[in-house]
Formats: sequence, C-alpha cells, structure tokens
Amino acid sequence: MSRLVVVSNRVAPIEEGKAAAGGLAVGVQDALRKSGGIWFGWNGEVDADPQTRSETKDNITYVTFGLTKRDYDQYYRGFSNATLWPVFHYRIDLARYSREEYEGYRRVNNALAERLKPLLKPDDIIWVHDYHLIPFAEACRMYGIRNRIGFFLHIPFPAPEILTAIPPHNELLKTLCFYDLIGFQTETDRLAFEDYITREVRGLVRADGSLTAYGLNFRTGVYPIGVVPDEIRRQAESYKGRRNVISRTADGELRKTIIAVDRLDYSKGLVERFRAYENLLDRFPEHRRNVQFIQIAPTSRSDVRTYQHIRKQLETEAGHINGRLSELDWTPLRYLNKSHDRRILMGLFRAADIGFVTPLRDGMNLVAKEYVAAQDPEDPGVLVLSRFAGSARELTSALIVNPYDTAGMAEALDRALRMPLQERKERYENMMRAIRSADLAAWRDGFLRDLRASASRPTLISTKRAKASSA
Ligand code: ADQ
Repeated sequence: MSRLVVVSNRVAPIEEGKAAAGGLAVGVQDALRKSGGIWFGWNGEVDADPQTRSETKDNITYVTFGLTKRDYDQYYRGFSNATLWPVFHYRIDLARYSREEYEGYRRVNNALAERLKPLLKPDDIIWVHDYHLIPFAEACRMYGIRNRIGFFLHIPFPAPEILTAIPPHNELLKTLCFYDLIGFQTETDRLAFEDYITREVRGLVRADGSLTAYGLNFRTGVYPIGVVPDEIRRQAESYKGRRNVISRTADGELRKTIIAVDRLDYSKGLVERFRAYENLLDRFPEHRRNVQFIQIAPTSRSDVRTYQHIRKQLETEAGHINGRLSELDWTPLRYLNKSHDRRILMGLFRAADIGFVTPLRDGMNLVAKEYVAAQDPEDPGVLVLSRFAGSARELTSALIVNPYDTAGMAEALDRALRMPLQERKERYENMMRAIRSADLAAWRDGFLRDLRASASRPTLISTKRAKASSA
C-alpha cells in the first residue's frame, strides 16, 4: 500500500495519548499507523529560527517546525483566522482583509510545499486538512510534486455571495482546484462550492460527477467526520467522578443537568445559548433550583481581538444570569474556562440529562456525536442541536433548534427536561444508528479510497507559469 502523508496546520503532540486526543487526531493517527507515513505541520510554537524536527513513533514520522512571528501573524492569526474563519462561518461582519496577510498566507503555503518535497516518495498519497492550506496543492505542483493530493475542509463552505466578500476569492478558489479530490462535511457545503464553480467561474460538472474549472479537472465528495462510539462509551463508563459534579436539591435529588462543551468561539453560539437558558428559567420557573447548566469553554485563539470580545461578553452574560437568579443553595449556571481531559468530558456527557449544542454555524460538531455515544442506552439523555451544525444532517432525531430563536430554544429545553424514557430511548437508538454507520473509520476510509482511485495529476506546470497564474 502506498504511504500516507498527512499535512495539517497543527500536528497533535506526539505524547498525546488517545484519552486526551480529539476525534480527528485519533483518526489521522490510526490511518498513518496502518499504512506508515508522515504527519507534517506546525508544532504550535513561534520561533525566530524555525528548524524542522523529525521524530518517529509507531510507524509514524512526525515532521514539525515552528513559525516566525511574521508568518504566525500573517498566515495563522491573520488570513486564516481573521479572514477565512469568520467568512466561512458566515460572519463577514467580524472579518478583516489585508493584502499583506494574504501574501503571508500564500508565502507560508509555498514554503511548506518546498519543505515537504524532499521527504516524498513517488507513490505517496498526500492528505491535506483544512482552511489554512487551501493553496497548498498549487504550491506542490509549482515545486514539481506529482503525487495524488486530497483536501478535506473541516469547516463549512459558504454560499458564493458570502465567499465573494474575500477580495482574492477567485485566485484562492483557483488554487483549491489544484487538488485531485476536495472533501466536504455535508452535501450543503459541497453544493455551495459547486455553485461557485459553475456560476462564478463558469466551470463544468461532467457526467461522471467530476468538475472542470480554470483548465483543471478534479473531484469532490462528501465525507462527514465521525467518532469512535465504542471507545467513547468505554471512556464515559470508566469515569467515576461524575456524581461529585452533579449537585443535589434540598430534597437530596440529583439536579437535572444541561451540558455544553465548546472551544470559546463566536461561531458556537454561546451567548445565544446562555440567553435561551435564562429564558427557560424565566418562562418555566418550575425548573428553577431543579436544573443546572454546565458550560465548559476553554479560550482559543486568545490573541485574535474578536475572541477577546466574545470572552468578555460571555463573562458579563454569565454574571448577569447568576446574579439575578442564584439562591443561597443554587447556582443556575457554571461556566468553566478550563480545558478538560477527554475521559472526564465523556463521563460528564453520560451524567448529563441534556446535551446543548447550538452553534450558529459549524462544519460538523463532534461534541454532538460524542454526547450521544456517551449515553447509557437504558436511560439516555436528550440532544438539543442547532440546525446549523453539520451533524444535524445525520442526527435528525435530536431536538433540532434555530439558535437565533431564544424562546424556541427555551421551549426545546423544557421539552427535553420532561421527555419520557420511551421517547428518549427511541431518539437515542435512531441517532446511534446514524453515528455507527458514519463513524471515524468510515470517514477516513471513504476519503482515502476515493483519493487513491483519483487520477494523479499528469500536469507538471513550470514554476514560472504557476507563479504567474497566482500573481
Ligand atoms: P472544532 O471547531 O474544534 O473543530 P468540534 O467538532 O466541536 O469543534 O470539537 C472537536 C473536538 O474537540 C471534539 O472531540 C471535542 O470533544 C473537543 N473539545 C471541544 N471543546 C472542548 C473542551 N472544552 N475541552 C476539551 N475538549 C474539547 C473543527 C470544526 C468542526 C468539526 C471538527 C472536526 O469547526 O465543525 O466537527 O473540526 O472536523
């Protein structure tokens, strides 16, 4: 079998055990271990003189490097996270654009391709992950790399009207078409991309489903990322501390618990979620004292300004709810800014009566799937899920809500808190069927099968031509 080379912005730390690693890292590591290969990417450090480091463990060679401060500012903090992330999550209002940052983004992608080239064997297949690396395949072709290269987008692909807010959208999308296979989380994302290609660029969809645009042929596909349900259940069952986390009412009853776990990000709809919980307590006062809401949201990208703002906003909102509604023996909302070990999270999911997952936009949202997989089949909790999470396409037996509808979300919480066991079991079983049929292995194997089957790009364009086409 040909060797696999995974390229992602961040490489998961080597010492990260399975218990700590999220779904993606586990899936990628399993695939690499099977066929042997390289995981290539940034080590997360900012370094004045970034050297490449290489370390092999369990059949996987981890090749990592630091970024200079300039590259970090322009490529990572700038164009990736202050332009692409907000626009791809439909938040043009939070996006900024700077030519220098875009040039930095292109420069870093070129430099990574150059650095990868000497490590490659002719029949390696290359799997590239996420929005930081859209122009990576074009850069590889520019350096004469002829291997098959596939790309998976973990975040949503926006409708063309939104995408075109990025000034160099046409050039950016052209670079994306240099991949042999482009994978999306949902059919909605894939269609948005196809829409751009056919209407904006006048590209063609061929009879066999492949696309032609900018003189390039490539394929697209839908590969919803999944979880490893049996492992989640084992982790959830093995966590013994959960009884200490769920508080009791004055009568000694365990309080009904609503749980939410996210990276602290404006796309996750945290403020709207807090307001919906407050609305529940105002309109259905019988739940007061009998329910608690635990929100775990460690800060991420804390040096990007919009992330500092959302953090402040949430602290204000949490303080307001607790200040107004707390009693001496009851704190309605517990908001924790710390990251937690995976085993603890899965245990908490199992202990909680409601999983409250309400992003304003999300490529997939693995927390929704993890919450369901962690449940006790004999007494499962209820998932309340935003229609704007990719996972809502598969988890149709969740209580689907619109995160912009505060009152509607409060009503869904009320319904979930009252839901009889039989209905909870039916919904859980339906969701588990969906989770099992599209698990992490199906995602990985489906993508790699299609990438292996795609024709490797025969075109070898000259450096000069490639540079001219991207100018
Ligand atoms: P994220 O935006 O990071 O990922 P998500 O899928 O919800 O979102 O979470 C990824 C992993 O991180 C999950 O395994 C989750 O358990 C873990 N995680 C989240 N919050 C945590 C916390 N507070 N403490 C510890 N662990 C936490 C991007 C896209 C998503 C897409 C994934 C995978 O934005 O839409 O589902 O990639 O493709």
